[in-house]
Amino acid sequence: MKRLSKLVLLSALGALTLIGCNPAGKKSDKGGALSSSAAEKVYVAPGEHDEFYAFVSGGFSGQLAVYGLPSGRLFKVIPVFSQDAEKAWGYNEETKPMLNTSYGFVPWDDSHHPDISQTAGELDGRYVFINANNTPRIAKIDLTTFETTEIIEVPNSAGNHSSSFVTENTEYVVAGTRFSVPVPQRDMPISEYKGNFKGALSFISVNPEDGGMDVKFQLLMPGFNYDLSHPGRGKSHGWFFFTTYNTEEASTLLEVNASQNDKDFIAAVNWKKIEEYVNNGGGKMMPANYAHNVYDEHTHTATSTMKKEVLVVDPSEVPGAVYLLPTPKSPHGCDVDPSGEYIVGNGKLSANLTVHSFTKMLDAIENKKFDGDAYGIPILNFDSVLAGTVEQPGLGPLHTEFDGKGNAYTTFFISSEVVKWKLGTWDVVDRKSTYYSVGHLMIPGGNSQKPFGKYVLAMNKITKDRYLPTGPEVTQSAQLYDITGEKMELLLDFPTVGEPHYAAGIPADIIKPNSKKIFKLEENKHKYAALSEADTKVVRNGKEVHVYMTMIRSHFSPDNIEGIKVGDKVYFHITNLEQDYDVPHGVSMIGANTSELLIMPGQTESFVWEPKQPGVWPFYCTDFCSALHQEMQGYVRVSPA
Ligand code: CUK
Ligand code: CUA
Repeated sequence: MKRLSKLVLLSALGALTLIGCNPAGKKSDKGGALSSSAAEKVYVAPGEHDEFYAFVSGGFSGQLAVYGLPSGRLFKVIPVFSQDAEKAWGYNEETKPMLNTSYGFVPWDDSHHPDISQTAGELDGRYVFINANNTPRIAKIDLTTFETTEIIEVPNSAGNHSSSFVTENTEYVVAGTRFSVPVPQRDMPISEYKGNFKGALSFISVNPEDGGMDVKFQLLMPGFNYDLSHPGRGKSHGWFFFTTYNTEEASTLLEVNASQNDKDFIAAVNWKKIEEYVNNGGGKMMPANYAHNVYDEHTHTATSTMKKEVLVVDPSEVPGAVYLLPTPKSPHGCDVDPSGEYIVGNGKLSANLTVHSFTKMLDAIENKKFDGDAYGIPILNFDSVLAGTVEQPGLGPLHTEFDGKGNAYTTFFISSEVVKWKLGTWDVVDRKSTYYSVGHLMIPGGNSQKPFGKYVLAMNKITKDRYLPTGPEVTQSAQLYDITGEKMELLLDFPTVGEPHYAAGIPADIIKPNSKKIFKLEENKHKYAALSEADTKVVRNGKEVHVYMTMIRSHFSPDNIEGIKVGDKVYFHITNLEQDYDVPHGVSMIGANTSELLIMPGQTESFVWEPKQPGVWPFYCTDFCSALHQEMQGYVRVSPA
């Protein structure tokens, strides 16, 4: 059986589902009794630090979770495309604008792919970027504060999935639409999809000085679905690769429509060439509404601006900028090895892994080895760009990462395993089961020229019997493997915040020295800051009242407030006067229809309270801050209107 047909694959999927996703069908096999050396390898003694940070996407929770590796300990959940009552993110007046979009306030999303900023092809630890699939956005998290500091909406897109991967000097963070849609959006028959719907690939520039994002240009591609993407690196720096499916341009993806073509494509985009074209005045401005939200560290306040137009480029305008590489059976992952030579396309309905060669691609372009241009874009001859094939390594290949030592690791969703194979020889070296149905995997630095090939983290879709039951839904999970030897060794299962799609890992030593300890009070430019107790006040403006308040161990100032009436809208602006590391205070107000605030040293945050009844109402500090934490309280007197 040289090639498994799709039918065989699908029935294999059915069979595996019946036996609980365990490919071997061995219900009792839990990955073997782990050796004591496995325990030692993940044991981080009390007070010791982990060697790596892992930033694991929260999928449909819209968050980004921060873990230590090898321990698997959870340190923080960073709210990104979500409201988080713990940190008041999306609840306080300062951060609400971060969740603004052209559709209004959208406090949820589906975040899949974090990627860490790079300089000269290596992780630099300044930022993590992550995509929002549902209402297309890209967020930037500042790794000095571990807070989301910028969110830009991506116009002309829908299902922002092949995102957010960065080029090797973080020139761009790139976003590709999953769904093709009418561009510009308009009322039209769905049946006229073909030729009319477009797939926008967005190149979002990142300012090298301040990190500011901007949609530099959008490439309006044929109406395919765009799945994953990866930048070229090293020799292929300047190119970006996108997997596609539904190259039939069908409006319904019932199998009969979308999987007719034996091969879909990896689209290779020479972004340097397009950049040059637009820098010389190429492309055209098109009306588009999209939000650009920026959080300022000094005012501690976000502003949301609505942008009105975007620069678009049609591939036909820039000959030689876009090519299509035929790739079997609905490629999902699209991964470029650390040298930039190999582009791995994981056809999820294919039994084999197809690897393209960048060198051969350039050669095929030069010698015009094309098989037509059905979409107005040259289609390169498959055999002319093929570097090699990994034959039948498993079922349902999804994603590949690299250890920097010439090995690649690919996940197989259907057969629930990670397979290690050699670049260049295409030989399978090792395989290990995952529990179960693995999606992505991650090697710290695996998206760069310099991977730290010590561990691979597999992120699983299904856990079934691996953990204590918690009702119909069991925890999501990740599994850590040691990859320092010839054979992989499973070290650890650990539960994760749902749903872990992908992760980005980095040595902790790159991040730790720059991690912010406090915000300096003298740099606090918040409009309503009170920088000392002497500056506190209550200011009435009609029915609107602004309370300028401070907090420090262990009291609020003022802590007794009178003169408030039913029907007032009371803004509490509270400044944490502490200038010590790890001394936030919280505050909450009885009946306030918001979350508490958790305010970092030197920071100011605000919430609104609209008292409904006369009385004397308490507020208190919510974060256990000192021996007198329980004394940290106050009263507001509310009189009839
Ligand atoms: S996708 Cu999740 S397994 Cu959204 Cu990166 Cu492939
Ligand atoms: Cu301040 Cu508890």
